[in-house]
Amino acid sequence: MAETLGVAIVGAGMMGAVHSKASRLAGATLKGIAASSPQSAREAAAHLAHLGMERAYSNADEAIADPAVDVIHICTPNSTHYSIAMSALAAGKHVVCEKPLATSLSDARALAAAAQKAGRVAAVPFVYRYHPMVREARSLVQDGTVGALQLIHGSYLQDWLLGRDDTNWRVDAALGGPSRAFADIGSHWCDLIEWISGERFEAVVATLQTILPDRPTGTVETFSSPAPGASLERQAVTTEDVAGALFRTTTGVLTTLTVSQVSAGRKNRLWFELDGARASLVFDQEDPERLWLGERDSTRLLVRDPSRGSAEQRRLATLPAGHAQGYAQCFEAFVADTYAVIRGEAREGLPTFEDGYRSAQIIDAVLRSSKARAWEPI
Ligand code: SOE
Repeated sequence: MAETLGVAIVGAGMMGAVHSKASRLAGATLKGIAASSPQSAREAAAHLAHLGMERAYSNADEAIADPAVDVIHICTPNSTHYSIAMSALAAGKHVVCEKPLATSLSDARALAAAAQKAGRVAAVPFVYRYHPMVREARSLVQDGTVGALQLIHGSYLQDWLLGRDDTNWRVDAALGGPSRAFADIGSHWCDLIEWISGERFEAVVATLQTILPDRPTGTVETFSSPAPGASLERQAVTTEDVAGALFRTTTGVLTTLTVSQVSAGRKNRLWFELDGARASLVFDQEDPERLWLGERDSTRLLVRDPSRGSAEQRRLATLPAGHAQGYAQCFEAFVADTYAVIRGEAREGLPTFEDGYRSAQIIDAVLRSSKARAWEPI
């Protein structure tokens, strides 16, 4: 392996650009990009030339076969993750694969097993783990400040699919998988809660609902609106816009989660509260510089600060207090940690294919429960 990691990006949508930037900032060389067609790969390579993107590949196989590439980043629609990640692992590459890792439980299980067997680093961007105040929350649970957990609740709300003409590949189950809102964003919330709290969900009762029964065919970039006057042939939608879930953890802690991609005004509002015997903690992804700590006699707002708090908050707080860090820094820290682990260094909390498989287990149980209208084991 050359001293500088060679990276190929597969997928030229919004996330392809986010991965490319984070990869460059982490010191890798962007060897090339593959997309849904050679033409869109060429356009993406030109668009990302300022990051040093060297070339366009004609397809994912060409990227995987490139001997200069050490790491493949998969940022394509969910239904393609399995075959690209399997080929990349078989070729001995390290892999960063977008979530959900796969669109079925069996595929996610097979990917986690293949990564283990290949002995490669295989990471899934559950990037909200990289907010410094999320690390602080985890530390406050671990050091006993919060006390035994008694209740966990929260939501993950967005509005980018609110309009009846809003659409995206995720809407189509053939591309995105059988669960949309839950797999796309509920998965982040569940990953975060299990990771921070140390609790493990063992059963769930959930309901999924599709509010808009049809949407335009075709695809619009994530978080964008369709072009005015675009052709609006419609397709029936089976994937959910909203979800409600009640989990029980192995220690008996009740956890409720509301998920929506049609909640007006909510852009990317991942919010949670952990209520313990001594204190409660609240974190809001849209206000990520602060953590609310509630105690019986007083409440405090803890502020991100590289010179205070837990070791992991200090490690990830790269700007002085008051100089806002956010999603981009989370993504950059995740990619930098992935590459550090590839170089053989230890890093706390890197989400791997095992976590992607864990997430697939939860999604599968949520789908089963919504169908059976009953509690399902996870
Ligand atoms: C769209 O819902 C999306 O981009 C998700 O796919 C990401 O995982 C989330 O971080 C932000 O919203």
